[in-house]
Amino acid sequence: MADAHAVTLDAGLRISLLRTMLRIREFEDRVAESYIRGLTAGSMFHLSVGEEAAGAGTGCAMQEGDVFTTHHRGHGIFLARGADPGRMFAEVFGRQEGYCAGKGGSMHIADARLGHMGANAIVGANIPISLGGGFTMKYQKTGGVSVAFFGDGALNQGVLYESMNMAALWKLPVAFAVVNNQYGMGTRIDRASACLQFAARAETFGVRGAEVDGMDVEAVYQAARELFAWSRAGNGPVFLIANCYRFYGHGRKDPSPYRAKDEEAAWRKRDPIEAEKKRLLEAGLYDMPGFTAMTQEIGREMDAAVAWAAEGHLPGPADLFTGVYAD
Ligand SMILES: Cc1ncc(C[n+]2csc(CCOP(=O)(O)OP(=O)(O)O)c2C)c(N)n1
Repeated sequence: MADAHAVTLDAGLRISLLRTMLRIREFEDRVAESYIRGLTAGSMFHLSVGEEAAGAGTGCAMQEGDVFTTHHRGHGIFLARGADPGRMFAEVFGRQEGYCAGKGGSMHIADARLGHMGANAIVGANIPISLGGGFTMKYQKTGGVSVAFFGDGALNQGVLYESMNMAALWKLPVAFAVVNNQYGMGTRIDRASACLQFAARAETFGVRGAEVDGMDVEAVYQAARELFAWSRAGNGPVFLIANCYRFYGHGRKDPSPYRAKDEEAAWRKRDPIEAEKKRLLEAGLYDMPGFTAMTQEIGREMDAAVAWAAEGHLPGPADLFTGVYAD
Protein backbone atom coordinates (compact mmCIF):
# COMPACT_ATOMS: atom_id res chain seq x y z
CA MET A 1 0.00 0.00 0.00
CA ALA A 2 1.19 3.53 -0.70
CA ASP A 3 1.87 5.58 2.44
CA ALA A 4 -1.53 7.19 2.99
CA HIS A 5 -0.36 10.57 4.22
CA ALA A 6 3.28 10.94 3.32
CA VAL A 7 2.75 14.67 2.87
CA THR A 8 -0.08 16.66 4.43
CA LEU A 9 -2.09 18.13 1.61
CA ASP A 10 -2.96 21.79 1.39
CA ALA A 11 -6.26 22.65 3.16
CA GLY A 12 -7.88 24.02 -0.02
CA LEU A 13 -7.02 20.89 -1.93
CA ARG A 14 -8.44 18.63 0.79
CA ILE A 15 -11.72 20.57 0.74
CA SER A 16 -11.80 20.42 -3.02
CA LEU A 17 -11.31 16.63 -2.97
CA LEU A 18 -14.25 16.31 -0.57
CA ARG A 19 -16.30 18.63 -2.73
CA THR A 20 -15.49 16.60 -5.87
CA MET A 21 -16.62 13.40 -4.15
CA LEU A 22 -19.85 15.03 -3.01
CA ARG A 23 -20.57 16.30 -6.51
CA ILE A 24 -20.09 12.76 -7.85
CA ARG A 25 -22.47 11.29 -5.23
CA GLU A 26 -25.13 13.94 -5.83
CA PHE A 27 -24.82 13.48 -9.60
CA GLU A 28 -25.12 9.69 -9.43
CA ASP A 29 -28.08 9.81 -7.05
CA ARG A 30 -29.89 12.02 -9.55
CA VAL A 31 -29.11 9.66 -12.45
CA ALA A 32 -30.89 6.92 -10.47
CA GLU A 33 -33.85 9.23 -9.70
CA SER A 34 -34.04 10.40 -13.31
CA TYR A 35 -34.40 6.83 -14.48
CA ILE A 36 -37.39 6.36 -12.18
CA ARG A 37 -38.84 9.64 -13.49
CA GLY A 38 -38.54 8.32 -17.07
CA LEU A 39 -36.05 10.99 -18.13
CA THR A 40 -33.19 8.75 -19.20
CA ALA A 41 -32.49 7.25 -22.60
CA GLY A 42 -32.29 3.53 -21.90
CA SER A 43 -32.15 1.76 -18.60
CA MET A 44 -28.54 0.66 -18.22
CA PHE A 45 -26.58 2.86 -15.82
CA HIS A 46 -23.44 1.99 -13.94
CA LEU A 47 -23.23 4.22 -10.92
CA SER A 48 -19.98 4.91 -9.12
CA VAL A 49 -21.53 5.49 -5.69
CA GLY A 50 -18.95 4.18 -3.18
CA GLU A 51 -16.11 4.68 -5.67
CA GLU A 52 -15.89 8.45 -5.25
CA ALA A 53 -12.44 8.46 -3.65
CA ALA A 54 -10.97 6.47 -6.54
CA GLY A 55 -12.56 8.76 -9.16
CA ALA A 56 -11.86 12.05 -7.39
CA GLY A 57 -8.37 11.10 -6.20
CA THR A 58 -7.11 10.04 -9.62
CA GLY A 59 -9.12 12.60 -11.63
CA CYS A 60 -7.89 15.52 -9.52
CA ALA A 61 -4.28 14.28 -9.81
CA MET A 62 -4.45 14.71 -13.58
CA GLN A 63 -3.50 17.99 -15.24
CA GLU A 64 -4.62 19.98 -18.23
CA GLY A 65 -3.04 18.38 -21.29
CA ASP A 66 -3.42 14.84 -19.93
CA VAL A 67 -5.91 12.59 -21.73
CA PHE A 68 -7.97 9.64 -20.55
CA THR A 69 -10.44 6.92 -21.41
CA THR A 70 -12.83 5.19 -19.02
CA HIS A 71 -14.80 2.00 -18.69
CA HIS A 72 -18.62 1.98 -18.54
CA ARG A 73 -18.64 3.28 -14.91
CA GLY A 74 -17.01 6.60 -15.71
CA HIS A 75 -19.40 9.42 -14.69
CA GLY A 76 -17.42 10.26 -11.55
CA ILE A 77 -14.06 10.34 -13.28
CA PHE A 78 -15.35 12.73 -15.95
CA LEU A 79 -16.90 15.01 -13.33
CA ALA A 80 -13.55 15.07 -11.51
CA ARG A 81 -11.96 16.16 -14.81
CA GLY A 82 -14.23 19.19 -15.03
CA ALA A 83 -17.28 17.93 -16.91
CA ASP A 84 -20.36 20.13 -16.89
CA PRO A 85 -23.09 18.13 -15.10
CA GLY A 86 -25.82 19.69 -17.26
CA ARG A 87 -24.23 18.40 -20.45
CA MET A 88 -23.63 15.03 -18.80
CA PHE A 89 -27.27 14.70 -17.74
CA ALA A 90 -28.28 15.79 -21.25
CA GLU A 91 -26.17 12.97 -22.68
CA VAL A 92 -27.65 10.45 -20.23
CA PHE A 93 -31.12 11.72 -21.25
CA GLY A 94 -30.26 11.33 -24.96
CA ARG A 95 -30.54 15.07 -25.72
CA GLN A 96 -28.77 17.05 -28.42
CA GLU A 97 -27.29 19.31 -25.75
CA GLY A 98 -25.27 16.39 -24.35
CA TYR A 99 -21.53 15.87 -24.79
CA CYS A 100 -22.10 13.55 -27.75
CA ALA A 101 -25.31 15.17 -29.00
CA GLY A 102 -27.33 12.55 -27.18
CA LYS A 103 -26.03 9.69 -29.27
CA GLY A 104 -23.48 8.28 -26.81
CA GLY A 105 -25.47 7.98 -23.62
CA SER A 106 -24.15 7.10 -20.21
CA MET A 107 -21.61 4.53 -21.41
CA HIS A 108 -20.10 6.40 -24.37
CA ILE A 109 -19.43 9.91 -23.19
CA ALA A 110 -16.41 11.63 -24.75
CA ASP A 111 -15.12 15.19 -25.03
CA ALA A 112 -11.82 15.99 -26.73
CA ARG A 113 -11.63 19.46 -25.17
CA LEU A 114 -11.50 17.99 -21.68
CA GLY A 115 -9.13 15.23 -22.79
CA HIS A 116 -11.81 12.53 -22.60
CA MET A 117 -11.12 10.15 -25.50
CA GLY A 118 -14.14 8.05 -24.68
CA ALA A 119 -15.95 5.82 -22.26
CA ASN A 120 -16.19 2.25 -23.52
CA ALA A 121 -18.67 -0.52 -22.78
CA ILE A 122 -16.41 -3.36 -23.93
CA VAL A 123 -14.36 -4.50 -20.95
CA GLY A 124 -10.69 -3.58 -21.53
CA ALA A 125 -11.28 -2.04 -24.97
CA ASN A 126 -10.42 1.49 -23.85
CA ILE A 127 -6.93 0.41 -22.72
CA PRO A 128 -5.22 0.24 -26.15
CA ILE A 129 -6.88 3.55 -27.06
CA SER A 130 -5.10 5.11 -24.08
CA LEU A 131 -1.93 3.37 -25.21
CA GLY A 132 -2.29 5.21 -28.53
CA GLY A 133 -2.80 8.45 -26.59
CA GLY A 134 0.47 7.82 -24.77
CA PHE A 135 2.28 7.09 -28.04
CA THR A 136 1.01 10.38 -29.48
CA MET A 137 2.13 12.29 -26.40
CA LYS A 138 5.62 10.87 -26.58
CA TYR A 139 5.83 11.40 -30.35
CA GLN A 140 4.62 14.99 -30.09
CA LYS A 141 6.54 15.61 -26.85
CA THR A 142 3.48 17.13 -25.15
CA GLY A 143 4.66 16.28 -21.63
CA GLY A 144 1.28 14.84 -20.64
CA VAL A 145 0.18 11.42 -19.44
CA SER A 146 -2.53 9.25 -20.98
CA VAL A 147 -4.66 7.50 -18.36
CA ALA A 148 -6.74 4.35 -18.96
CA PHE A 149 -9.36 3.88 -16.22
CA PHE A 150 -10.84 0.42 -15.96
CA GLY A 151 -12.33 -2.03 -13.48
CA ASP A 152 -11.05 -5.26 -11.97
CA GLY A 153 -13.02 -7.12 -14.65
CA ALA A 154 -10.36 -6.07 -17.17
CA LEU A 155 -7.46 -7.32 -15.06
CA ASN A 156 -7.37 -10.67 -16.80
CA GLN A 157 -8.01 -9.42 -20.31
CA GLY A 158 -5.16 -10.12 -22.72
CA VAL A 159 -5.37 -6.64 -24.20
CA LEU A 160 -4.21 -5.13 -20.87
CA TYR A 161 -0.97 -7.10 -20.97
CA GLU A 162 -0.34 -6.47 -24.68
CA SER A 163 -0.75 -2.78 -23.90
CA MET A 164 1.48 -2.91 -20.81
CA ASN A 165 4.22 -4.64 -22.76
CA MET A 166 4.18 -2.09 -25.55
CA ALA A 167 3.96 0.86 -23.13
CA ALA A 168 6.98 -0.43 -21.18
CA LEU A 169 8.96 -1.35 -24.29
CA TRP A 170 8.57 2.14 -25.71
CA LYS A 171 8.59 3.93 -22.33
CA LEU A 172 5.28 5.60 -23.07
CA PRO A 173 3.59 8.05 -20.66
CA VAL A 174 0.62 5.77 -19.97
CA ALA A 175 -1.09 5.20 -16.63
CA PHE A 176 -3.17 2.08 -16.05
CA ALA A 177 -5.63 3.12 -13.33
CA VAL A 178 -7.76 0.34 -11.87
CA VAL A 179 -10.95 1.08 -9.97
CA ASN A 180 -11.11 -2.26 -8.19
CA ASN A 181 -14.64 -2.47 -6.78
CA GLN A 182 -14.09 -6.20 -6.14
CA TYR A 183 -16.73 -7.49 -8.59
CA GLY A 184 -17.03 -7.94 -12.35
CA MET A 185 -20.83 -8.13 -12.60
CA GLY A 186 -21.57 -10.98 -10.12
CA THR A 187 -18.06 -12.46 -9.94
CA ARG A 188 -15.78 -11.53 -7.07
CA ILE A 189 -12.20 -10.82 -8.02
CA ASP A 190 -10.78 -13.80 -6.13
CA ARG A 191 -13.07 -16.13 -8.08
CA ALA A 192 -11.83 -14.71 -11.38
CA SER A 193 -8.13 -14.36 -10.79
CA ALA A 194 -5.56 -16.93 -9.64
CA CYS A 195 -3.21 -14.17 -8.51
CA LEU A 196 -4.26 -11.04 -6.63
CA GLN A 197 -0.88 -9.28 -6.68
CA PHE A 198 -1.76 -7.01 -9.58
CA ALA A 199 0.80 -4.27 -8.94
CA ALA A 200 3.52 -6.93 -8.81
CA ARG A 201 2.14 -8.39 -12.02
CA ALA A 202 2.47 -4.97 -13.71
CA GLU A 203 6.05 -4.72 -12.46
CA THR A 204 6.95 -7.93 -14.29
CA PHE A 205 6.03 -6.11 -17.51
CA GLY A 206 8.35 -3.22 -16.61
CA VAL A 207 5.43 -1.03 -15.50
CA ARG A 208 5.87 0.75 -12.16
CA GLY A 209 3.05 -0.44 -9.91
CA ALA A 210 1.30 0.69 -6.71
CA GLU A 211 -1.75 -0.35 -4.69
CA VAL A 212 -3.76 2.04 -2.59
CA ASP A 213 -6.79 2.16 -0.28
CA GLY A 214 -9.44 3.32 -2.73
CA MET A 215 -11.76 4.46 0.08
CA ASP A 216 -9.23 7.12 1.14
CA VAL A 217 -9.30 10.05 -1.28
CA GLU A 218 -6.13 11.65 0.03
CA ALA A 219 -4.17 8.40 -0.27
CA VAL A 220 -5.43 7.89 -3.84
CA TYR A 221 -4.63 11.47 -4.78
CA GLN A 222 -1.11 11.31 -3.40
CA ALA A 223 -0.30 7.99 -5.05
CA ALA A 224 -1.76 9.07 -8.40
CA ARG A 225 -0.08 12.47 -8.36
CA GLU A 226 3.33 10.89 -7.73
CA LEU A 227 2.92 8.19 -10.37
CA PHE A 228 1.50 10.51 -13.03
CA ALA A 229 4.34 13.02 -12.49
CA TRP A 230 6.91 10.22 -12.81
CA SER A 231 5.32 9.05 -16.06
CA ARG A 232 5.01 12.57 -17.48
CA ALA A 233 8.72 13.05 -16.81
CA GLY A 234 9.51 10.36 -19.39
CA ASN A 235 10.20 7.42 -17.07
CA GLY A 236 7.63 5.09 -18.63
CA PRO A 237 4.21 3.64 -17.78
CA VAL A 238 2.64 3.25 -14.35
CA PHE A 239 -0.09 1.10 -12.82
CA LEU A 240 -2.27 2.08 -9.86
CA ILE A 241 -4.92 -0.14 -8.32
CA ALA A 242 -7.38 1.56 -5.97
CA ASN A 243 -9.31 -0.95 -3.85
CA CYS A 244 -12.87 0.20 -3.26
CA TYR A 245 -16.49 -0.99 -3.47
CA ARG A 246 -19.61 -0.14 -5.42
CA PHE A 247 -22.46 0.51 -3.01
CA TYR A 248 -25.19 -0.41 -5.53
CA GLY A 249 -25.42 -3.36 -7.88
CA HIS A 250 -23.71 -3.67 -11.24
CA GLY A 251 -26.57 -1.72 -12.81
CA ARG A 252 -29.04 0.20 -10.68
CA LYS A 253 -31.62 -2.57 -10.94
CA ASP A 254 -29.22 -5.30 -9.77
CA PRO A 255 -29.90 -6.13 -6.08
CA SER A 256 -26.49 -7.93 -5.86
CA PRO A 257 -27.73 -11.31 -4.56
CA TYR A 258 -24.17 -12.59 -5.04
CA ARG A 259 -22.79 -10.33 -2.28
CA ALA A 260 -23.07 -11.07 1.45
CA LYS A 261 -25.06 -8.40 3.29
CA ASP A 262 -22.47 -8.13 6.05
CA GLU A 263 -19.77 -7.58 3.44
CA GLU A 264 -21.81 -4.73 1.95
CA ALA A 265 -22.42 -3.26 5.40
CA ALA A 266 -18.72 -3.39 6.29
CA TRP A 267 -17.74 -1.48 3.14
CA ARG A 268 -20.56 1.02 3.54
CA LYS A 269 -19.20 1.81 7.00
CA ARG A 270 -16.07 2.94 5.22
CA ASP A 271 -17.97 5.45 3.05
CA PRO A 272 -15.19 7.58 1.50
CA ILE A 273 -17.20 10.80 1.83
CA GLU A 274 -18.00 10.26 5.50
CA ALA A 275 -14.36 9.33 6.18
CA GLU A 276 -13.00 12.48 4.56
CA LYS A 277 -15.67 14.64 6.15
CA LYS A 278 -14.69 13.31 9.60
CA ARG A 279 -11.02 13.88 8.88
CA LEU A 280 -11.55 17.50 7.83
CA LEU A 281 -13.86 18.18 10.78
CA GLU A 282 -11.23 16.80 13.17
CA ALA A 283 -8.54 18.88 11.50
CA GLY A 284 -10.68 21.98 12.07
CA LEU A 285 -10.90 22.69 8.34
CA TYR A 286 -14.65 22.46 8.34
CA ASP A 287 -17.61 22.59 10.68
CA MET A 288 -20.97 20.86 10.34
CA PRO A 289 -22.89 23.98 9.16
CA GLY A 290 -20.20 24.54 6.52
CA PHE A 291 -20.51 20.97 5.34
CA THR A 292 -24.32 21.17 5.25
CA ALA A 293 -24.13 24.40 3.24
CA MET A 294 -21.73 22.80 0.74
CA THR A 295 -24.01 19.76 0.33
CA GLN A 296 -27.06 21.98 -0.22
CA GLU A 297 -25.25 24.16 -2.73
CA ILE A 298 -24.14 21.08 -4.71
CA GLY A 299 -27.68 19.69 -4.51
CA ARG A 300 -29.05 22.92 -6.03
CA GLU A 301 -26.40 22.82 -8.76
CA MET A 302 -27.35 19.24 -9.66
CA ASP A 303 -31.11 19.94 -9.55
CA ALA A 304 -30.61 22.86 -11.93
CA ALA A 305 -28.49 20.65 -14.22
CA VAL A 306 -31.22 17.97 -14.33
CA ALA A 307 -33.91 20.57 -15.06
CA TRP A 308 -31.83 22.13 -17.84
CA ALA A 309 -31.05 18.75 -19.43
CA ALA A 310 -34.69 17.63 -19.24
CA GLU A 311 -35.65 20.64 -21.38
CA GLY A 312 -33.16 19.59 -24.08
CA HIS A 313 -34.02 18.38 -27.55
CA LEU A 314 -34.06 14.83 -28.77
CA PRO A 315 -31.94 14.19 -31.88
CA GLY A 316 -33.97 13.89 -35.08
CA PRO A 317 -33.50 11.84 -38.26
CA ALA A 318 -31.34 14.63 -39.72
CA ASP A 319 -28.80 14.01 -36.93
CA LEU A 320 -28.37 10.36 -37.84
CA PHE A 321 -25.30 10.86 -40.00
CA THR A 322 -23.64 13.72 -38.14
CA GLY A 323 -20.66 13.07 -35.89
CA VAL A 324 -19.95 9.72 -37.51
CA TYR A 325 -16.66 10.79 -39.10
CA ALA A 326 -14.29 13.62 -38.16
CA ASP A 327 -15.01 16.82 -40.07
C1 LIG B 1 -15.23 -8.05 -23.43
C2 LIG B 1 -16.49 -8.01 -22.61
N1 LIG B 1 -16.89 -9.11 -21.93
C3 LIG B 1 -18.01 -9.07 -21.18
C4 LIG B 1 -18.76 -7.93 -21.11
C5 LIG B 1 -20.02 -7.90 -20.24
N2 LIG B 1 -19.73 -7.05 -19.06
C6 LIG B 1 -20.18 -5.79 -18.99
S1 LIG B 1 -19.67 -5.02 -17.60
C7 LIG B 1 -18.89 -6.39 -17.05
C8 LIG B 1 -18.18 -6.40 -15.73
C9 LIG B 1 -17.06 -5.45 -15.71
O1 LIG B 1 -16.49 -5.42 -14.44
P1 LIG B 1 -15.38 -4.38 -14.13
O2 LIG B 1 -14.48 -4.24 -15.31
O3 LIG B 1 -14.76 -4.77 -12.85
O4 LIG B 1 -16.12 -3.01 -13.99
P2 LIG B 1 -17.30 -2.66 -12.97
O5 LIG B 1 -18.60 -2.95 -13.67
O6 LIG B 1 -17.11 -3.49 -11.76
O7 LIG B 1 -17.13 -1.21 -12.70
C10 LIG B 1 -19.01 -7.44 -17.97
C11 LIG B 1 -18.40 -8.77 -17.79
C12 LIG B 1 -18.34 -6.81 -21.85
N3 LIG B 1 -19.01 -5.67 -21.82
N4 LIG B 1 -17.19 -6.85 -22.55
